[in-house]
Amino acid sequence: MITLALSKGRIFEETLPLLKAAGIEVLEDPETSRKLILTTNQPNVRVLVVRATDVPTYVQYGGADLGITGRDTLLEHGSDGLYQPLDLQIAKCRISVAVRSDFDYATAVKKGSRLTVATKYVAISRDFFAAKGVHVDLIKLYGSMELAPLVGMADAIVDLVSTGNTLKANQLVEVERIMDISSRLVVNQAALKLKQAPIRKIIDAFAAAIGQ
Ligand code: PRT
Ligand code: MG
Repeated sequence: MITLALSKGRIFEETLPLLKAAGIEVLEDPETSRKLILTTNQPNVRVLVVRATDVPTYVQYGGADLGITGRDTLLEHGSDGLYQPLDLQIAKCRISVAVRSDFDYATAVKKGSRLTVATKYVAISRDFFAAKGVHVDLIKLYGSMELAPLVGMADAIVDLVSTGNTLKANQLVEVERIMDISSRLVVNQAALKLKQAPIRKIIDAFAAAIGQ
């Protein structure tokens, strides 16, 4: 049995064409099914539906042989023991600093004043501002970061941006791009040794599908 861990939503949707290229079709829709283990047209391949931030953990501990997860998640939560053979170039976005449109970020940063930053990406933010020599107080949030500057809880947020519509809808502006993000294929190293042929087949089919 080969087990692949995916999160619902954009990663699941954008992975379907890659699975198809590997001859794998998922037989249930995670948006309508309550099942957490989805069957495929291949009797020896199944898909686990897990929280996006839990994908690396499932693969690290061998609950899944393979997984697909954002570079943001790997950097924030660690990628110890994971083999990362491919950048799949899916679920693309960027991680950026955003502030209220009336906040003078350039001056705040230049003056060396302390900045309060709300984010779910505490590790990425700490590294980024430390490298710039900017003092920050970090507030950890688990979602809807955009609210924090609007209610005066933070000067800035660090969050994922793709179209920019969410920022715009909340009168926030992107002031710095920290890094580009896309999703990676991650593989359990022990599984790769034990089930080399079927796992290699999937890696190779994905690589061919993205033109690598
Ligand atoms: O939703 P849940 O709390 O379960 O987990 P999650 O939010 O981590 O998962 P999910 O499925 O939303 O995101 C999974 C992965 O998709 C992320 O780890 C990224 O690698 C990738 N990804 C790509 C994105 C986006 N684009 C994205 N735009 N993840 C989230 N967003 C959010 C962003 O946080 C913001 O709220 O979309 C909003 C901004 O989008 P725009 O288009 O308005 O700019
Ligand atoms: Mg989400």
